[in-house]
Amino acid sequence: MKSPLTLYIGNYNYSSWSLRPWLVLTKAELPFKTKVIDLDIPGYKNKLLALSDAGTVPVLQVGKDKIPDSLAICEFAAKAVPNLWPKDPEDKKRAREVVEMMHTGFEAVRHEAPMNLKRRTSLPMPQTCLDEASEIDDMWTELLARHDGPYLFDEWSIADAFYTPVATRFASYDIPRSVRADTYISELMSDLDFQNWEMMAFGETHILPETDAVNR
Ligand SMILES: N[C@@H](CCC(=O)N[C@@H](CS)C(=O)NCC(=O)O)C(=O)O
Repeated sequence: MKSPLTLYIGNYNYSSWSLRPWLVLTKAELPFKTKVIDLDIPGYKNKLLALSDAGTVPVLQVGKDKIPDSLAICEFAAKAVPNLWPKDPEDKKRAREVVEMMHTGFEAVRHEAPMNLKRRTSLPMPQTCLDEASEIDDMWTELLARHDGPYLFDEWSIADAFYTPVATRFASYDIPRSVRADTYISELMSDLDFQNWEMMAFGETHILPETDAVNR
């Protein structure tokens, strides 16, 4: 059967916003096709603007409709499939809060430690980035201490999808972290769906020189 869902994404190696809904749609077992748009090459912006006014990926095509924005795509999946948000109403509220924090904040981590799955460096990071990383570590530690599971709210949820790219940044830039955060990072990075994504990244030849130059 032809899948009515197509997820347009940026490059596997770099596009953290694309990874989030890709993980959610994959965990939801919603059949979808993936189309990659190589970022930062001549004409790429027009391709993005043809998909959405925001001119960004990810965009989910649902039949004739398009849903731009990573969080909106995750919400679409959560309406279609149960359990992508925690069941407990308080946990669900808190999960939405920590997702929103990532969706709109942590600018230093985003800019000083962009997702770059092939990257491994131990060069010192700017203090603003380290401070935000430490805030994230505290938040993870507090949530993980309140729950039994390996994930932020016991069972895997959209919150873990939102922090998977962050986990990769701790690994890529060798950002200091607590033992508890380190265990969580290993959990997210050994997830089989994440590893399938990472394999696609490792096979990619397209590079973003400006992103590769960060903290060199
Ligand atoms: N708030 C948006 C942000 C999406 C975003 O910034 N995506 C990047 C790729 S990871 C992009 O498309 N950038 C466009 C550009 O580089 O011109 C979302 O959550 O989907």
